[in-house]
Amino acid sequence: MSTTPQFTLYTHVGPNPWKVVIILEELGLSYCTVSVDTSSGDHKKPPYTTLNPNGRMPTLVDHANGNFVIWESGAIILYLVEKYDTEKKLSFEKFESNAIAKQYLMFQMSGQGPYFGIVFYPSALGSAWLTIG
Ligand SMILES: N[C@@H](CCC(=O)N[C@@H](CS)C(=O)NCC(=O)O)C(=O)O
Repeated sequence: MSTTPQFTLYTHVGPNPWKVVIILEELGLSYCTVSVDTSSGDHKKPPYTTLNPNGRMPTLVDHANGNFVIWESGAIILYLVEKYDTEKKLSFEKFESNAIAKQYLMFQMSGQGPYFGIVFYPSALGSAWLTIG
């Protein structure tokens, strides 16, 4: 039996990779993590940007699916749930129930998530922080 993890998750101390970790744990999927050093700017240049041209974490590589690469935490969550939640731990049989689960995911991504980002990276906003904050 192979002990090689199925997934590699490229991470950072910020909040978005943790969302993917929660899904991987809840689904009982095996993974290893690679911490990307943002202080040296490694995430904004190759080889990392060959995986994720947006230069942000998380990025997930699924070694059991031809090293399929996916980035953006919401897209990763949908990929994992739709492909690997065979026991319906985090999804539902009913179409409308899945639609409501996606509603909350989209709310988190477009509503709550950006504000968490501002808290972690206020300097990236410059004077815009004063308007939003
Ligand atoms: N919308 C993206 C946001 C990703 C994001 O901003 N990740 C942070 C870490 S939590 C990051 O990579 N920050 C470094 C940077 O933006 O330079 C997602 O949900 O994956």
